[in-house]
Amino acid sequence: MSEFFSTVSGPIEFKGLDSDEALAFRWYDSERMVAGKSMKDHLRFAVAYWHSFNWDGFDIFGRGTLDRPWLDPTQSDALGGAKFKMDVAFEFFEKLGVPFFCFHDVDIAPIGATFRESADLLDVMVDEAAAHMDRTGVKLLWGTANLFSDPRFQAGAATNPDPEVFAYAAGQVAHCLSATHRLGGQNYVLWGGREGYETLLNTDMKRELDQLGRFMTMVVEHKHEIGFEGMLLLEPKPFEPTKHQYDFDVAACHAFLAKYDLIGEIHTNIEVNHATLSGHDFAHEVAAAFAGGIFGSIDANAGDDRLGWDLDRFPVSVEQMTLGMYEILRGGGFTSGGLNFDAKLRRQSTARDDLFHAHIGGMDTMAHALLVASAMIDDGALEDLRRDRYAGWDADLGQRILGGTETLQSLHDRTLEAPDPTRESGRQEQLENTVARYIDRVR
Ligand code: XUL
Ligand code: CO
Repeated sequence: MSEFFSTVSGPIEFKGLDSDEALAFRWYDSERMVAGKSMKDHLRFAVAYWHSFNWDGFDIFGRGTLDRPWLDPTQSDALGGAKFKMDVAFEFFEKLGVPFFCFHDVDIAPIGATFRESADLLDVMVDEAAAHMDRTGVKLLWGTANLFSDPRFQAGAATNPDPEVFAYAAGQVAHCLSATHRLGGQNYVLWGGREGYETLLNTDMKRELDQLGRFMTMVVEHKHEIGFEGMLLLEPKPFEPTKHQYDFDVAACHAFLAKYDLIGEIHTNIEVNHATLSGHDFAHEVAAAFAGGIFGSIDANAGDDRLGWDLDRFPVSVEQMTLGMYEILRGGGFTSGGLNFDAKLRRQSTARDDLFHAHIGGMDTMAHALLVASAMIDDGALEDLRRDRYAGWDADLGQRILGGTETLQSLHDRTLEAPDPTRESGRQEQLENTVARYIDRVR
């Protein structure tokens, strides 16, 4: 098989901080043990098929810029193109040395003229993927169905005013969930691509939410029916493409899951850029998911404080990722989830090896963040102060309040007699300096 990335021999090796080699890891040392687990098992990196292989750099102002010959719209052999794309994708996964990848159904298979044709084409490409996975040992972190690109989904999939579209989407998810299962996928993601609305003037929100609740319940039932043991993951996003998306953030997803009795069945796939778009910090979304018992997996990328529209850069901020990794480790780390680079090149990054540089930078950023977060946890650098802040809740009064032996009236009577509470410093700046010190020092 001829190599597409012929200038990169792979696998990319760990060379450490003193190395000037551009195509080498400085922080990601896959077998290095961190808090009892290898870095590889902590981070569970995945490459996203769509941004890396199914996007040619087009934006709303211009055509594609990237060298992705298998996407040539004039090619007559669509299945041949999909196989070529998959050869290149697995060449990349192997050379980069990532354990996982993620896909949408339409990323790996051509779209047929009918649903039946599309389903058959997906089956062909799932067989191809299974052979590549056997050969390389690369595994599937998650699969998902694209329920947003085709014009039939202009008004949503499950939340569409037309039940025919709901039915089509259900068929597509059933097929894609089975494909994911066949490939040993460790999770299945449901991002509500256009599950939202543009204007209330034509929208019945209550109905749409009930439809979405019914859809998710059907997905859960199907998962159990076919014996899929991976997690189902909702992916929150506040807007883009619709103005109001129903899965706005983790809190909105939690409320939705609680309302439709789906807690325990569905968890979340948190994307860093989506957190930014929703006005939250990445770490906040992770902490909210653990607090609600719905943490699952991460789409690792970065947004921008001014630009929206899926900027999806590769992560570069060690501080931002450290704070997120810290919450992930505090919560117990990943189970079946992992870190999927839902991130894309800038459209001027037109050299073939740019895809390697992008992923190497992202993986090093996350590995550095893991080391910092883990060191802070080992040393109790932040937890000691946090524990002291809440000490009153573990003592007599706090326990009586939480245990239900105090009432509003009893606290009223107590307050009549008690001295005013004292105040303690929150020590935010000191804690921020602690984080900065660990970022500088960790090796
Ligand atoms: C869109 C997005 C998707 C999901 C999978 O913003 O993040 O790529 O991750 O459908
Ligand atoms: Co995503």
